[in-house]
Formats: sequence, structure tokens, C-alpha cells
Amino acid sequence: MKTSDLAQQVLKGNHRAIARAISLVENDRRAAQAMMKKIFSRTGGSVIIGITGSSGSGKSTLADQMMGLLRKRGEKIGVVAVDPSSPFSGGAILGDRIRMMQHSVDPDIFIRSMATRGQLGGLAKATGEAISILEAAGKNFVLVETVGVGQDEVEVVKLADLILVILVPGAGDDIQVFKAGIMEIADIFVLNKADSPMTERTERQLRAMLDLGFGGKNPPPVVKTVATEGKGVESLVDEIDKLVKEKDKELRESRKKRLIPWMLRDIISEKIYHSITQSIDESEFKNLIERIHRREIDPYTVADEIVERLKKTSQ
Ligand SMILES: Nc1nc2c(ncn2[C@@H]2O[C@H](COP(=O)(O)OP(=O)(O)OP(=O)(O)O)[C@@H](O)[C@H]2O)c(=O)[nH]1
Ligand SMILES: [Mg+2]
Repeated sequence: MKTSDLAQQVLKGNHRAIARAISLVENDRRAAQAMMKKIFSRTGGSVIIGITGSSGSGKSTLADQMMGLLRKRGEKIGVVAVDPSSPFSGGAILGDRIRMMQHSVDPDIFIRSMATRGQLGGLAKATGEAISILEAAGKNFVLVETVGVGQDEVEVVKLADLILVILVPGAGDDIQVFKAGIMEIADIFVLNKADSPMTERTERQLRAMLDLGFGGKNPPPVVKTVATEGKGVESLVDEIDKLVKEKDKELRESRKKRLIPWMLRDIISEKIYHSITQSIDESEFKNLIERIHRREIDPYTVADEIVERLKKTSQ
């Protein structure tokens, strides 16, 4: 399919086209850019909800329940599940983890998993573009599920308009979430698995921590849920609605705007990188590496020369 046809189909909300477009973003940067150009004007209109928390905390189960409620309202939903540890993309392995979602067969819900591309920032870029594709495809809500550990993952979560941090009663490894700097960017705390006897204790600790951390300012709301039974999910969706309506209109705008310089820089450096790799052929590159290795020349001079040559050819 030509990129312009693909873009057309994405804009119509065709799920197969969305899937192909996301694969393009993951695997073929040049084609992806051509397509993104065609859909960009239709992006930026959805509510992006980041769902983060340690592995097994119930993110997928919760997302599934939220989808159920949002669907009843007639919302169209996209879900991106991000897996930083898996070298596979396209959902081969991660698919198992999200297959439990009962809504994966709903024609108005698109679910996709994405894995890291191995380079810092690569995951955030691909995820950001996947979100844009879902926005252009007319999804009102895009849920982004991520375990939230590691720099790359924190970047992914920052793509969201609204961030839910999922904690579970008595779990020591929630400290990981603290470390990653996720706590500071939470808009809503969800204490899931509230059917556990440890719930009250953890809730007390969490509220105490928030009172300290926010020094008098309103800390983010804490919502208790039992995702497996759907308990508390309605309150959670209410809180989300409230945030989206009130304080968040402005906040969302500024968050979205903050992403633009980041995105633009990224696209420019990608283009420059591409022209550099095009301007030297493989054998010359190998030769330069050999010479640097023998200390006949230094990499700084080589880099200067290549950039100079690039400037000349582009004039
Ligand atoms: N008791 C109880 N179990 C729950 C609750 N929510 C989820 N679970 C169970 O916890 C397990 C993990 O749930 P998932 O939704 O897969 O958790 P996740 O955070 O998406 O996990 P990863 O994607 O692997 O990081 C499953 O067996 C769920 O059935 C809850 O509120 N109470
Ligand atoms: Mg999951």
C-alpha cells in the first residue's frame, strides 16, 4: 500500500491500517515520516492516559475495566502497552500479557504492544508516534501501559496528558517506582488490589508521604480499586473526567506544546543522521574505523570532515 493510501485509511480509523502504520514507525523510519506528515494535522485531540506501576500491579486488568466504562459512553479507545525489556516488537510475547483484556476483540478498541528499539529515546519516539496515529484515527482516549522503570520508560509516561501511578498494598518493589521519579509526575494514585488486608496500612503510608511531599498543596487524589472485580473503577474514571475538565485543560495544552521542540529536534537529528550515513559508503566507513583504531587519525577530525562534506553537498 502506498503511504498516502495508508494515511487515508488511518484517518478513516481502519484497524489494519493503524497496525501497519505503527509497524512502519517501528521499522521503516523514512516511510514512517512520509506517512506522519500526512496525518499530523489530525493529531493532538485525544486524552492520553499513562498507566504505570510495577509489574503485576494490575495495570492491564485496570485498563480493561476502564475501557469497559468508557466504551459504555461510546468512546473510541486505543491502547499501547510498552515493554522495555523485551527485544521483540509487534506483540509476539507481550501479546500474552494483554490478551487477557476482554476487549481485544472489540472493533472500536485498538490494542497494540511495543517494545524498545534498544536506543535511549527510541522507545519514546516510536510510542509518541503510535499515539499520534491513534489520535489521527479518531480514538478519543489512548491508554499507555508501561512498567515505569528506567529512563526510557519515564520518557514514555511523560507523553501522557494524565498519569496514573498504580501501587499495591505492601509491595516493597514500589520503591522502584519512587526511584524512577514517577511519583512526582503522578496525577492520580491508584491503590489497586484493595482486597488485600494490607490496604489500609499502605494507604496511610502513601497519604503521609504525599502530605509531606506536597507541603500543604493539594496532593493528587488516591483511588482504591479492586480491578479484578471492577470495584472503584467508576470513581477512578470520575477523577479522570474531573482532571480532564478542570485544571487539566491548560495543563494538557502546555504538556502537548512541550513535546513539540523535543519532537522537532528528534526529527531533525534523525534526518541529519540519515544523510550522514548516506554520504559515506560502507567501505570508506570501515577504512576510517581502521585508521582511527591504528591511531593514524582521531575520531573528532573525522567527524568534522564528514560534517563539512555534508554541508557542502547540501548547499
Ligand atoms: N487480588 C487481586 N488481584 C488482582 C487485582 N488486579 C489485578 N489482579 C491480578 O494480578 C495479576 C496481574 O495483573 P495484570 O493486570 O496483568 O498486571 P500488570 O500490571 O498489567 O502486569 P504486567 O503487564 O506484567 O506489568 C493478575 O493475575 C490479576 O488477575 C486486584 O485488584 N486484586
Ligand atoms: Mg500488563
